[in-house]
Amino acid sequence: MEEKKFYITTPIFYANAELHLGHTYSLVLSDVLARYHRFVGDRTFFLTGSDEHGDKIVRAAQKENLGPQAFVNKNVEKAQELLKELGISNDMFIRTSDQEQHWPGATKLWYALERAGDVYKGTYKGLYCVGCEAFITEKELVEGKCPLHDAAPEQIEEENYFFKLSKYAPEIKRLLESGEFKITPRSKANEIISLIASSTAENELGDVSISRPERAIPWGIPVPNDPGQLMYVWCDALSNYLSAIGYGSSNETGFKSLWPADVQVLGKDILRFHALLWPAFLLSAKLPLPKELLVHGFVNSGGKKMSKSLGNVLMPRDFIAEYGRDALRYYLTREVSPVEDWDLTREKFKEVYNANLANGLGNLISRTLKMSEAYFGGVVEGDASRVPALRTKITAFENAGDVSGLNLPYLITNDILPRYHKHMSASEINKGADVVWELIGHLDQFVTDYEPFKLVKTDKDAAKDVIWGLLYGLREIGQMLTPIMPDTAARIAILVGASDIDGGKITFNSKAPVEPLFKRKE
Ligand code: ME8
Repeated sequence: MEEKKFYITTPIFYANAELHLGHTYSLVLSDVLARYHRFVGDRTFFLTGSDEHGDKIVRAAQKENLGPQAFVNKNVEKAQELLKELGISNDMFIRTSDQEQHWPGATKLWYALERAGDVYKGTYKGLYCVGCEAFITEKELVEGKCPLHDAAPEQIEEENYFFKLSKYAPEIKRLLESGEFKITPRSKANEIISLIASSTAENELGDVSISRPERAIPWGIPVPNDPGQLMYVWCDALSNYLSAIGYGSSNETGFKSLWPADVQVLGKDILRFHALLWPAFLLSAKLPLPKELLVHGFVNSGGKKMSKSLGNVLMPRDFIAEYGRDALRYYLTREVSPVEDWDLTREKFKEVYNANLANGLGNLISRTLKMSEAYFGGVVEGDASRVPALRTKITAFENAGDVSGLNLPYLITNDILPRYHKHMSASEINKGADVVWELIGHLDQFVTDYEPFKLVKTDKDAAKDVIWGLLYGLREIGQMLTPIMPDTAARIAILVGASDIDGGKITFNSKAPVEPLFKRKE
């Protein structure tokens, strides 16, 4: 069988400030997917990195009296520490200031656009929002300000290179309509399709500027053969997805075996760059488009997009310190919809933590393992066929007249696991996690149905089969949590102590945790 590859990217983060919980969302969503694909055996490559050029960086560096390189180095170091704290399993961290890894790829892309006859010099006159690092039209302003950054744009008149974006719009529209270029959710693809359909030469679909004069931003990649011009940050930044895997290097084997990307994760604020400019660059360079853009919503705080310029940020480190990184990863995976906006509050976080981690999962783990230790010294032999049926109704199986469906191992194999994989492989990580908690619910119900703490006094063998069923369920939960809560998954595996499966047989050599995995917060 041909080996499956999975190349996933996050946007590269502006190295102008510390990453907050909004950025953390792009990272955790991508990490869960990368870990899932590794878990099922795909040859996975997970890329993240930092966007280090442009006006925004230069200005932020000046405020701290640092040169741009020293300034970005400091922020990148902090970002990389945070990635470790969050358990982000990226295979590479690309930096756009890396002249060896990144610049050759960005330059090669530029040459490819030129070769296609898509680049010409002209004069740009209009408005520029430094927060977006983008040209902005009058129409997009709210009370004269950029609505995302609550700041007035700057008036600019300068000589730039332009790229013939409009030339590729019909092809992008066609590929979006046919689904060959997929955007999730579909509503975002429709947004771009109608934007293209209603476009006129004056709006954003006209030709776009892809360079800035060096005197305006003295920090970026030089335009080939024109030292007075630097590449526009988005042109520089988007090429990271290619340069990181070897595009433009002397040996492009890595690039050839990984491109096109399978999933590119991004927030909805940067949809147009990724759904118009990016595919247009790729079409112009005659490269395949990414298979899917996964566009997530905003993490809001106090009803507005969490952002440093609005001053409403919450920091991931505070949550990790108080609850542990798996609790944060759990929240970002299960408690929010990947495609909608949601508001994060400390109160809601605590409530969910207590209900689903301290109670739900934590409670199930400690009661099962305590019973196993107290009644059987932790050693529980058994097999799937001896586990009694759940007494609760599971409608789907009952409707199909399938009573074997009520046997826990059967239920897990035939219902829980297929649904978990269906959702996870479709990037629906919140729904995948819901399935895990559904199983936690079945196991809780199983305890209620059989009361092993009473049963052990009247029929020890029957109690053993019940505890075996619970340990089997926990083992499966641990496996399903591997991409979502890697530390917890590893702890469950150790605590449960399952032998290899031999037919339906497993011997558990379990031990009860000394401390609860998730301490309740008052
Ligand atoms: O846009 N909620 O970088 P960035 C959800 N350098 N997601 C958020 C968020 C929030 N409150 N705040 C930020 C850039 N993000 C460019 C990308 S890619 C070639 C260049 C997300 O640091 C945002 O949507 O501003 C994006 O996906 C990521 O964090 C990086 O944002």
